[in-house]
Amino acid sequence: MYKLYFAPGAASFSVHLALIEMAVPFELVRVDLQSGEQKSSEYLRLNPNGVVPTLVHDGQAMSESAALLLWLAEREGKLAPPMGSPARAPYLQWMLYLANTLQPAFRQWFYPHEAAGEAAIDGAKAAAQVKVEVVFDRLADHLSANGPYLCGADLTVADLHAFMLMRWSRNMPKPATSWPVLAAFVAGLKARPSFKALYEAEGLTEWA
Ligand SMILES: N[C@@H](CCC(=O)N[C@@H](CS)C(=O)NCC(=O)O)C(=O)O
Repeated sequence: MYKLYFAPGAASFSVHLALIEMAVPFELVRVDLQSGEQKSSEYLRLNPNGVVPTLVHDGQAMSESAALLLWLAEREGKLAPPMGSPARAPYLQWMLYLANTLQPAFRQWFYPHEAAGEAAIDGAKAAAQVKVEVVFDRLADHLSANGPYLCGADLTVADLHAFMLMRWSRNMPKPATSWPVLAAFVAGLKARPSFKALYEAEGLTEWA
């Protein structure tokens, strides 16, 4: 049984979606980010980075959303191209690209003071916006040529991670859905029963 420490709409979203898509039993534990529960000594023992998500399995606590997706896909044998298949290379490439490039740009957008202090917030946000839009251009080009999913015909956890990151852009000046191919990608994932199940479980309404 998996136990997912989550906050609604946060970086736990893609892991939560993966657990639903994989139809495996899991338990949710809500972490109150507003009150700083993620920095409590109890939570820091599970995740020393003081962020969500954390996934606990067999008494082992693991963190980093992209790593959790890769691990779950490997462990469950679902939502990833089989080992040794040609799609394995683009799959790993997209997972790492999303985690190393797009996700940190969102961290900079939502936590701009971390980049260069409170005085540089506007510049940090402007730079983050440029980074996000460059990646959305790149994703749009790739999906136009190779879609409907990042690895072609089959849904993988990379798509779930990309979907979560696209959701995070919903209040930005140029959200992901401004690119028609990304809007179609988003619509396809929203139409899956897993999206409705996650929204109900996390109590989300925005961007439904
Ligand atoms: N690289 C981490 C980033 C996680 C992260 O930044 N989580 C945010 C929510 S989206 C968080 O917990 N923020 C609370 C904080 O930083 O105190 C991952 O992918 O798991």
